[in-house]
Amino acid sequence: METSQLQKLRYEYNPKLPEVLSGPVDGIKAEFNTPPYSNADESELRSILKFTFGKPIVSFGKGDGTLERKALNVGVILSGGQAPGGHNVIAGLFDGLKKSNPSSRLLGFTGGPAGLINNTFIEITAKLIDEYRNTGGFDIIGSGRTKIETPEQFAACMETAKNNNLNAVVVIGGDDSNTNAAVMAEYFLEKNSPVQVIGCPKTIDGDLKNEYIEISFGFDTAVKTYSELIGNIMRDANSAKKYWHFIKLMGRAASHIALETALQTHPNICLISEEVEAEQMSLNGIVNEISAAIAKRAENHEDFGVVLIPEGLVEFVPEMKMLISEINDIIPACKDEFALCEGFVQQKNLIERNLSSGSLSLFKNIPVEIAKQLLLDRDSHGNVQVSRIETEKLLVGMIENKLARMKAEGAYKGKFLPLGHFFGYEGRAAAPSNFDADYCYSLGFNAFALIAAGLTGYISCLRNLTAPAAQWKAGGIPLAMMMNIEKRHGCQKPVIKKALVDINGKPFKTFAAARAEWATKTSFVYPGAIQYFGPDEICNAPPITLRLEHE
Ligand code: FBP
Repeated sequence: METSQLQKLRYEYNPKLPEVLSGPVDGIKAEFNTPPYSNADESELRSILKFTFGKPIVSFGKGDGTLERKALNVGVILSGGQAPGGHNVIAGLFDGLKKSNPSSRLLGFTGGPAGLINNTFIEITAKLIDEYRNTGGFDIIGSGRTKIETPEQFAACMETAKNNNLNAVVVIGGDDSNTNAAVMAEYFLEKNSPVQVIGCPKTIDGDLKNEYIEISFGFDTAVKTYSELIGNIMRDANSAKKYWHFIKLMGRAASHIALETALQTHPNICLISEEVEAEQMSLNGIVNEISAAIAKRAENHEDFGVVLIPEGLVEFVPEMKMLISEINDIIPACKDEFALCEGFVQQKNLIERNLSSGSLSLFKNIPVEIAKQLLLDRDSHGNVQVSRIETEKLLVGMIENKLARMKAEGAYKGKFLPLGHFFGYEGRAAAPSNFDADYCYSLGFNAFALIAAGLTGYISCLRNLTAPAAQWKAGGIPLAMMMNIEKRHGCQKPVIKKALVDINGKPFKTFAAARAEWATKTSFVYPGAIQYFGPDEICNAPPITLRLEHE
């Protein structure tokens, strides 16, 4: 297969490690510290996670080595949506294992968690990993969205581990996958299995973070890729001065991607789902606000602009949230009848018969294409797949109607030519930025150190990420410490909570302080493409959100 010139050069990039992990393995010392727990669900968590709750935080320092140097067999899976840098996590893990003991082996279970359940794997060799260093995508072993959550699935994983003499399994995934990793660690201990389980924080959505995890990997590269594209569109808009661009951005629930790209590019409007929910903004309210900004810019003869829309928006607008939740309940409740429906009209009639009156009138008034999208297959959690709902088209249609009414009343004199876009998959498999390449490699190497320290039920954790990589702090956080109890499918379950945008946090406040000016005055910033070679300030800068959170 032909390899691009850039990829060849990226193979030669040596990801930076925190100083504490970069010396001899014998010089890495694990230090333990038990912080006071301040978890409201502590007693419930203790009773469910009997073996893994209450463990100390571990940090790695320099000193007399405490890591085990014996040969280890480790399995690794990539879980969920692609995020730039996944290959480097595997590379860091591989290098750590081999540095410690060249007889160690790394097995990559294929197609995500299903690979572990079904015992399908390939061995990661030096030759293989060298073809994937510093590259995007998850294609080295593939990924998948199977959830490991039933006792049968845990038992199958234990069998796989036993058959392959695994000492440990590393789960590279988001909040759900790390929740499953925590429960798997608990299950193995309960069954007296010595197999360790270690998680790594992955997701472009940026919603796996908390007081210990500063950021999930992949976010930096994804937002830089989207910001480049948004900047290019802005420059085009500012040149032709005739289109309004409505850009939906990935992020299943949280709006971190929309917020970060707004901070990087200064669009006219950026909606933040968490604010929409907090302010209980209706669809009409949102449409009115955007239309007012369009009319204001038209007064300055600027019939162009850029609007950013987070993918998850529809689930945060109160009346849409209600409608979606009713549909989510109706489909499984009327499963057999729904399956027998021939086409959309019959499905629609069935849904309409079961909706509350408020949701019924909304469902009847949304464009038919959007109604169809709301009835598409659910994901493995029974939720609507927001990436398949064309929210940008929904808003454009409503704004067109509103502007027509405003025009009739003499309140709008411009010309509205809208264009819709969706940026998601374009950023998920991009070649990792230097930040993500370093962060991921370090997460993988650190995962090896956690295994060699004999730990299980931990997530690989690097902190102080706005400092140069050499100064990053390495260690592990007990997954149980990041969990709370939530009701899922009618049962109380321990889960890692999704981190949504904090509307009282500095990143949102910084955006909120600037947005009125951006709405009417063209203030676009053009970040350009990710730079891999060149000055530090453009090659190694972490996301603005992270920098603001650290200030
Ligand atoms: P993860 O949470 O698994 O990292 O995936 C995130 C994401 O990219 C979302 O932004 C998006 O809604 C979803 O995956 C799309 O899923 P799919 O890859 O199944 O189309």
